[in-house]
Amino acid sequence: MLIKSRKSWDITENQATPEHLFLNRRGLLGAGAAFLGASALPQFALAAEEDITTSLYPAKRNDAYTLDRPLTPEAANASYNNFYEYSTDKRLNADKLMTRPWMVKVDGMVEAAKDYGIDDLIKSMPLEERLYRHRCVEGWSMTIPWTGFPLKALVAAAKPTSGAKYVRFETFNNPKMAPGQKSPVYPWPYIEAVTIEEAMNDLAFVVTGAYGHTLAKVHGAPLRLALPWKYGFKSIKSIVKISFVDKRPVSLWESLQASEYGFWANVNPDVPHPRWSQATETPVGSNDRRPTLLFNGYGEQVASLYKNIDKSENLYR
Ligand SMILES: Nc1nc2c(c(=O)[nH]1)N[C@H]1C(S)=C(S)[C@@H](COP(=O)(O)O)O[C@H]1N2
Ligand SMILES: [Mo]
Repeated sequence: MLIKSRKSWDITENQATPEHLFLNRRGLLGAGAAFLGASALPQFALAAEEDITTSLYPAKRNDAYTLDRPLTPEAANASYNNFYEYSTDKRLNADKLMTRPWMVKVDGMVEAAKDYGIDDLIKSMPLEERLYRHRCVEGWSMTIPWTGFPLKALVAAAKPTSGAKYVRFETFNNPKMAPGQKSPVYPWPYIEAVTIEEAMNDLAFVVTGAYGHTLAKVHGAPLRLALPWKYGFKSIKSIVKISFVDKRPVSLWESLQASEYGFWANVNPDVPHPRWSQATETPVGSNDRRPTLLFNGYGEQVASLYKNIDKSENLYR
């Protein structure tokens, strides 16, 4: 997803076709290398990055979350990503991301502020697998078997005080580990936020794995969000800090282009992006153009969150 000053790009991404997905600019050799990078190379880095949580996968599937379409094949999902810390190319390489040691700071308006080591955090939470849809604001979608835990379990552990109204998430900021962060175009680090009520909703999921194993670097290891009723940019990757605050945080995308990428960003086929329609989407790895669903099909679970929001707010951008 791009900002207004880079129009030519936008059109390309928004009109993404299977040709764009599979006949990438670097050719097939590059594609194979990128995929191997996500799955095979980490084994060589184990000494530096030992992950003691691998035995927790696959976690038991929660059958409450069902899909209306096939799962996106893992290879397709791992080679079509948005992770601007690494590249604005979809077929990016995030091998430089070092996921151990990794600390997650929980702070702000809480009774139980804590610095978690990632392994202690993962081991203390109830892991389960959920099949979720994902809808990028650019007009493509995926279906993914995520593993993780409900965000509300983390909220409960943090014990927010009554003044806390929003939960703010922050990605790491380390240009040595993420070459994209050398770009002055983006105000790093990546920031995202939801209301406390959204964070407490059953659907809000903290992701630690996918496809039955620990999370691939390209998907935002070791910890990311999945907020499947919102456009994908809300699902922040590689989180290092979770803060409970009283004022609405401004996200990275909102600070760049608030009229296009707002705070709420709930999926709605009837509210176009200012530069393209959101009525349909292309599932990655298919030739289809299929209708986009209100709240990405999760209205039953989340529509009530928005009943009392001021009418002047744009809930769908
Ligand atoms: N830190 C960070 N989080 C991010 C992004 C990013 O560039 N950096 N891209 C977002 C966007 S636009 C989308 S669509 C999803 C993509 O997730 P995926 O690559 O696992 O499909 O991650 C979101 N989270
Ligand atoms: Mo996105």
